[in-house]
Amino acid sequence: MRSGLCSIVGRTNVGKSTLLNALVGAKVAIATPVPQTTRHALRGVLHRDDAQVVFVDTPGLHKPRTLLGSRLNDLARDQLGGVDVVVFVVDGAAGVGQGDRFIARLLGRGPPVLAVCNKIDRLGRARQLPQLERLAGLGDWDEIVPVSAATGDGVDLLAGLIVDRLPEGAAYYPAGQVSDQPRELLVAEVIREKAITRARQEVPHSIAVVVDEIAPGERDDVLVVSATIYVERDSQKGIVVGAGGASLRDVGAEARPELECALGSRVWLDLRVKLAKEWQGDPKKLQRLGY
Ligand SMILES: Nc1nc2c(ncn2[C@@H]2O[C@H](COP(=O)(O)OP(=O)(O)OP(=O)(O)O)[C@@H](O)[C@H]2O)c(=O)[nH]1
Ligand SMILES: [Mg+2]
Repeated sequence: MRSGLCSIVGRTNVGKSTLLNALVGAKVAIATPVPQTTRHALRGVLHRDDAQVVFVDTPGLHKPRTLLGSRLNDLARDQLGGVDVVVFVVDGAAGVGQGDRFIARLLGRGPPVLAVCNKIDRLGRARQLPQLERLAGLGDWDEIVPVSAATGDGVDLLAGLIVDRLPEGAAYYPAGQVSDQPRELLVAEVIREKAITRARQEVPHSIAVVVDEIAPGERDDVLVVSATIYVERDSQKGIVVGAGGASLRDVGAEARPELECALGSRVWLDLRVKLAKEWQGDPKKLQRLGY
């Protein structure tokens, strides 16, 4: 049996988390159209008869404008070494560009790199080739693999190429475990996904979610999940709550079915919105919010 670690890196919004979920075959990481969605180096595990691959999702590398941003970049950079394989993802639909070139320069001295051109479902064959050529020009890649994390096209092929590069070894995680996330973080991430998908402009970046408690309800078959959605500015509170609490109710309604599935129980969701002024630049607040 082969086993090992594979980190997934690239610019923000290129589809790293969607690809992680496709490779693992389960929703481990949240993914949204909003850049800088991922804020943790979380693990997702692919179990095969012949191999176990431990994937590490990473925040998208970007030009940081806040303390949070530079911490996320550091977190992503830390995952470039100490793994068996690196998957470097670019967005073929948006086009391979300067940001990708910058990241490509950080790669190449460490573990073998598989360069992945994602979102090929949005490219015809004719438009795919130039992007693959540009990607080839960025570095000395072990392989270049066109995929669509959204449709699953090319994902099995990619998994095979990753497994080929892993050493012989025992499994890291027991059968059936697809993630290393504690229950509280998983719940907070699902709520954050729903909250940031609904928000606009700068608001998504200002949102952080902390689960205060997961406790048995009065009835045996219900779990009470209490969570706080933090925003950075007073004006954002109203936006997240919505008129008469409508937006917050919608976030709850969207999150609940997913949480019930993940927790294997009916869920009573108790959401509140609080202000953590300018938390993205405040070391103490970042720590309190789990970053
Ligand atoms: N059409 C298409 N869209 C995709 C594909 N993969 C991801 N997306 C979309 O691209 C957006 C970003 O996806 P994510 O997986 O969150 O991207 P990410 O690289 O993890 O982003 P950060 O965590 O912010 O760095 C989402 O709207 C996805 O649905 C794909 O193969 N095809
Ligand atoms: Mg992500």
